[in-house]
Amino acid sequence: MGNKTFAIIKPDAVKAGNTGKIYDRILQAGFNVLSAQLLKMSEVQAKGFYAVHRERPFFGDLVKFMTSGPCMVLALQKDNAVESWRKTIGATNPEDADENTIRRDFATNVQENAVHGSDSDENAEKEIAFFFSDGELLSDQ
Ligand code: IDP
Ligand code: MG
Repeated sequence: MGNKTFAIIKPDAVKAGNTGKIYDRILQAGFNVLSAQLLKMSEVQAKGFYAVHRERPFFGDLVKFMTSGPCMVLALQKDNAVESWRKTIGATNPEDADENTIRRDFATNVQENAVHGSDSDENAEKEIAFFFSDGELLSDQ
């Protein structure tokens, strides 16, 4: 089981002023932040990051949303990080998300859903490498 995952505090949450509250939830859930950066994704970055969804009907809107304003990308560390972070954020659609999850508390709808979380150790590694070089990550905490 890997101990790293990749997270994004998405543009809707940053715009709504929820960056700090969500960062706090990350720490409260026991994650170490290995690196974090505020950035505005380019269209090329958003299309590349979500390439797996390129055939989906919502792809164009998703790229527009992810490039609409600043977001915060984070590399997180915890035992069983991928599964633990997915539990902390809740279901993709906030209407289906459990109580006390980040998406239940901060998401607007299925697209503007406040946060991203990797879905496997393999993708976590790829997604961290998409935004961070090795030298930008703190060594294991
Ligand atoms: P996940 O973020 O929970 O892993 P995915 O299915 O990987 O969900 O979808 C990636 C992102 O695409 C979602 O977080 C959400 O922003 C957007 N998305 C997913 N499904 C829909 C949809 O049915 N309509 C609009 N946007 C969607
Ligand atoms: Mg996904």
